[in-house]
Amino acid sequence: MEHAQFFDTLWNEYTKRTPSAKLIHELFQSKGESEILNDHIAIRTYNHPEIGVEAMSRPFLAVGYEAKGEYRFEKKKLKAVHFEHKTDRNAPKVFISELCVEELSSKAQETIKNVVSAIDFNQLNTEQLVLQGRVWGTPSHATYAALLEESEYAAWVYVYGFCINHFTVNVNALQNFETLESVNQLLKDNGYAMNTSGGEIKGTPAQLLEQSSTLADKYSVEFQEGTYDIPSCYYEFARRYPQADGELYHGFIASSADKIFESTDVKQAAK
Ligand code: OOG
Ligand code: NI
Repeated sequence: MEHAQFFDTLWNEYTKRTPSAKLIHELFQSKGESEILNDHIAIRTYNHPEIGVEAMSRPFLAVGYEAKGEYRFEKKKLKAVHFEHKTDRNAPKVFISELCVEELSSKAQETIKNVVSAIDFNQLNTEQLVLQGRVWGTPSHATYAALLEESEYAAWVYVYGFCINHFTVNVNALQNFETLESVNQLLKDNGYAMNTSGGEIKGTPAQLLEQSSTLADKYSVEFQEGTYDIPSCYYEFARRYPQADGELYHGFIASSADKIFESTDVKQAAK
């Protein structure tokens, strides 16, 4: 299937920035999980018209996806939309968020305006923005640090650009692990640090979705000022519960997502 190939490409690109995801994938395989399905993937961007959620969603719409739920994160100044494949129920959902840049300080707005205006759209495949990474040259560590003070999300996008922020293991489809607790235990036994913001497990069976995630890997990034290790991407785990009609719940829970975002937070990583 067309979209399966596209997800393979995205996975290969993501695991270069997130070596732990590949190792955890192999760890599951060593525990007898021969086919690991993805619940969803996630993408981050700024709400500039040419690179916002709509622009980022194009390659997914082209392979049979449609928009489903909308979410708002007031404090983090984010909006998100999730997309589902129209016919393939095993296809990963796609969660795309964007920063509401106009809600930041005028200084941060100016910084992001300059970043976006450095993009040469004529040189880009705008139908597949998510494969392009950072399209505005070598970042400045001073700019990164300034953005970080206001919005961890803004700073992360500045460094990594357009890419997959995380893949998510579909825990329901695992053969040998039923609960999210057992998945988390395996990860901790193997030395992986979990995102504990809002508790190790976000959401409850009553909310029909439980989620957990690793803390983002540390990745060496070349800045104009030199090389710094900063958080890159993480791996998530999701267990869904059936709704009244017997179908598994297929949305996202904003209060849980709010905490999942913090998997890339340097403050938590430093603890
Ligand atoms: C997205 C965080 C939200 C979820 O599954 O609720 C999320 C991000 O970190 O970009 O992935
Ligand atoms: Ni997620």
